[in-house]
Order: sequence, then structure tokens, then C-alpha cells
Amino acid sequence: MRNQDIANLLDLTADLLEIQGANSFRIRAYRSAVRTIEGLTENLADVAGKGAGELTKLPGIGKDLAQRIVEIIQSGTTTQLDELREEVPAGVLDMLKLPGLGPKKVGALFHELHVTSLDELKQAAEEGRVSLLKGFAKKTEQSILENIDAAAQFGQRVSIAEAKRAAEAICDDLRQLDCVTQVEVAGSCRRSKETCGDLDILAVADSPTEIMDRLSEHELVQAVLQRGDTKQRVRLINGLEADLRVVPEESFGAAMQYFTGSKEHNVEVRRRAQERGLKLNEYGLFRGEESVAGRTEEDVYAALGLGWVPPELRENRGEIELAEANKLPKLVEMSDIRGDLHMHTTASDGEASILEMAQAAKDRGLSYIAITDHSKRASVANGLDDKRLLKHWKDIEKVRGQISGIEILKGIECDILEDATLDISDEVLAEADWVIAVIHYGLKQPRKQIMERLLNAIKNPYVCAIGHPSGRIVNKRQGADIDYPEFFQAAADYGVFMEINANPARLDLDDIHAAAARDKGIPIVINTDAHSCGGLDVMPYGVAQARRAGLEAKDVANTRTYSEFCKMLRTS
Ligand code: DGT
Ligand code: CA
Ligand code: CA
Repeated sequence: MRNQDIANLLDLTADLLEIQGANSFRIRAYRSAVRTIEGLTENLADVAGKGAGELTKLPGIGKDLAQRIVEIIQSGTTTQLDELREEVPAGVLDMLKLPGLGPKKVGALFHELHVTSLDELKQAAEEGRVSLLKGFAKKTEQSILENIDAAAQFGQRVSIAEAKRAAEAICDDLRQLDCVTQVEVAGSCRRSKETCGDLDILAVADSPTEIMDRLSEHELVQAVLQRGDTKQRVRLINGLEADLRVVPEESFGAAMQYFTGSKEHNVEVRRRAQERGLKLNEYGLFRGEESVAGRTEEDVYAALGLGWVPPELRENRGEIELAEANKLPKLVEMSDIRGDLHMHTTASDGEASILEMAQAAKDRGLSYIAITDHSKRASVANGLDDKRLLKHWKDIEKVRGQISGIEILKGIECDILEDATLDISDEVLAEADWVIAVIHYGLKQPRKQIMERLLNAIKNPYVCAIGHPSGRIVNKRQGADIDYPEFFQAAADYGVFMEINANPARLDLDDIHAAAARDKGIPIVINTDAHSCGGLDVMPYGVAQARRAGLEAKDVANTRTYSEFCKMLRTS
């Protein structure tokens, strides 16, 4: 059981408690434990293994929570969570996926309107019953109606981070078995899509029974839904479902190719096979009865006159032509990344100090970072005004003398205000090494206003990059209405970088827009936006998004050495 799995279950408990109107101190205790656990570098299960008292030494973890954590590690749930799940129907939790609906509001809808599903909520909103509730504005009701169809559609999908974590834990475990020679995850998870509908796991094993038994006993598995001779479908504790298919060794490559998808990619590949008088399915590539390829994916693609296509590109967006012409890009990799240009400290809403963040980044092999705390408009995040920012930069200068082997840029995540001005004065911005401009507020403004704000930021001589440009939250909130061609043209003209925010909840720019920005010659920076040391570990999701965009190392500014990176910055 990984830390994030434990944190997720505690967070779910907090949501359920809040829906049930529990004491706010208790809820806060759970939330603060979640943050503690997410920021931990050591494995919580190992800490718990050292003895009963060890967990309570962690900040924000008292006796009660320590007990729950132990329960989760041992059984994958808690009696409290099971009880809460009985009291609150699963459909009530679906309502949390709507923007603007937190557990408190969802609790009111459940208890006062007796709404227990998205369908019922839609009906209640259409009938105007939602806005009659205390604390609900007409605007909230409208927003529910605007977003409910998307929420129902996304409802069953989980973030790539959650999917990958579960897939890795399960695959690692199945690989322990002696009877197993191969286990890999395929499907959207292997393609690193932003969200996954289910997991598709493939294995080669002498004993299908043994590997299926092992899966059904896995701590992340809640229930076995179907079981056949070589195929099993299970539901995980986070609600995600997973298929395990045991395939013959000589079919493993063909099965990986088939189940990695996407469907659209497969349709094209299969058409190519047919053109050559071949038949392609999950068992192999055949001429009549004779097998031509199937053991490895490389063999399958090669037999069709194609180079091996990296999974992230398999969306039928031109990759097959590139594979045929031997022109597939050499996609950027985690090991190419040398810097991280977006992170927070205790100066605003981060959990670690400047020095701790720098040390954590250095431990992860980075050679430069930018500290970019919030500006004052982000008052909930304790954003900095001009004066505090100048003092904060002095602190950064001091830290430079306390750590070697890593360069620290004096940065700021500066809000682009609703009236298109910047939240920090030009005189102060002029002193920065690195300025990321972002829109946090007024995301729903009409396109004309949004564009005015973005263009104004781009034209400011001190702005280096636009952070999480669309402002979307994956599965939850749509991004701003941006005229991308105009936006990218301006960024290209003024030499402003674009961020791929690696936080799995953002992944912003998305793959399509990151590719479009690259086509305009705009340097891309992949940043974690970390709010704790552990937050630095989301970089692989940003790299995966860049790979889905077809980016190479040369397209990504923070693959450069520090001095090369500095040369790219605007000198004004
Ligand atoms: P998901 O689970 O919705 O996030 O997306 P995928 O891509 O993992 O889709 P899934 O789990 O339905 O199926 C896994 C792969 O299996 C899919 O990417 C391609 C392949 N596949 C499934 N059904 C079909 C089909 O009807 N035709 C073809 N050509 N391939 C299919
Ligand atoms: Ca899938
Ligand atoms: Ca599937």
C-alpha cells in the first residue's frame, strides 16, 4: 500500500464525514493528515511497521488517525469508512466532481433535498429546487446544469496518477510469482492519457489460476467481478476496474499492441495489415494460418513496415505515417529533465522551506529550480505583495549560500488580474530571475477579456512564461476560452515560454495545444508546481504529456543545462 493510496482513503473519509455534517475539527484533522502523508518521502507502511508510536510522531497524526492508518495498511479500508459508505450512497460522492460543489454543499443536497445521484441532481436543478436551499445561489444552480453532463460522462474515469499508481503496485506484485514471466499494463494507462476508464493488464504465466488468485488477494482489490480460464475482471478500492488477461508467450506482443490501443490507432494498423494480405488480432499477425509475428510489439510493427510507435503517440494523429517514413520523434524522457521552474514554499502556500525544496530538488537530480510563490491576489494561498516578495528574494539569496550543486532562481507566480494588469509592480518584477504569469481568477470571462489579459501579460517585458495556460482542472473544470492561434503567435513574437504543468490534476497545456505551441517555435517548460518536497515527484506526468504532444528534448527548455537555459531568457 503506497502513501497516496492511504491518503486517498483518508481524504475520502473526510469527504464523507463532511457530507454527514461531522465536527469540523475532526474533518480538519483528516485533511491535515492527508497533506502530511502526501508530503512524506518515507513509506508510511514502513513507518507503521517500526512500532505503534512511530506514526504519532508525524505532524498532524494523533492516536485515532494512527489507528485508522494501521487499519488501512492491514485491510485496505477502515470500519469507519465502511460504515460511512453504507450511510452515503455512491451517487452522492459523484456530485463532488462538479465544480463549486464541496462536501458541505453536497451534504445539504443529500440531506435536505434527498438527492442521491447526478441524475436526481440534474432534475432538482432543472426544477429550480437547488437554489431554494440555504447557501445556494442561482449561479450555483446554473453552474450545476452547465457541468452535470460532463461530470456524468467523466464520472467513471480516474486521473492518470491514480491509474498508474494502482497499475504499478499490482504489476509489481504479480511479477513476484515464479509462474509469471511477463506482466505489463496496456490500454490508456500505458498511453498515459490524462484519465483512464479501466486498467488492461496482460501477463504471460504458466499457471493462470495462480496469477488470478494472486490478483484477487491484492490489497488494492475490493471485489472480483468476473473470472474465466485466462481472464479476470476486478474492482479496486478506488472504484477503478481492472482486467487481467493471461496470454501465450508467442502472442504477448500482439496482445500488447491490440490492448494498448487506441482503437483509432488499431483501426489504421489493421487496415495496413489487410492491404498486405495479412490478418492482425490480439493473438498475432497471420498470413492465412501461418503466424508472421506476435511475440513482441516491435516484430508486429516491423512486419507491417513500421517502426515501433511509442504508446503515447498511438492516437492516429499522423504517427503511422511517421513510423512508415522512419521519422518518429525521439520523445523527451524523464532523464532529460534538469530543472523545475515552478514551485512553492512556506512563503505562500507551500509546506517546505526554500532550502528544503532546493535540497529535495537536488536529491532528485535537478541542477536548477525557480522558487515561484504566489502573488497577493491569491489571498487564500497567502500570496506575496511587492514588499514581502522583495524580502522573500533576499531569503532566496541567503539560501544560495547554504547549498551547493543547485542553482535557485528568484521567481514569482504572478496573477494576471481580472482587469488585465499584473499583481506585482513592474519595478519589482524587473528584479526577478523568472516570472510565470497565470490566470487564477475570472477564468469564465468572455474570450475577448481573457485574450486581453493573456496578451497583456505576454507583452510585459518581465514575464518569462505563462503557467497552466488554460486553467482547466482535469475532469472537473473547463479551461478559459482562449484563441490559441492568436495566443501562441503573440508568445512566439515576444519570446514567452509555455508551461506544461505536470500536476496530474492540471496537465496544462494539454497534448494538442503543447504540440501547437511547439510548432510555433515556443519553448515549453515542464514544471511540477510542487507545494511540498513530495510534490516534485509529479514530473513524470508532465513528461508523459509532452511525449503525447510529440515533443523532443530540444523542444523543452528545462532539458537544457543551467547556462544554456539562462541564455534563452529574455534580457530586458
Ligand atoms: P479507457 O479504458 O477508456 O481509458 O481507454 P482504453 O484505450 O484503455 O480502452 P479500453 O479499455 O476500452 O480497451 C483497451 C484497448 O483495447 C483499446 O485502447 C484498444 C483495444 N480495443 C478494445 N476494443 C476494441 C475494438 O472494438 N476494436 C479495436 N480495434 N480495438 C479495441
Ligand atoms: Ca482501459
Ligand atoms: Ca478495458
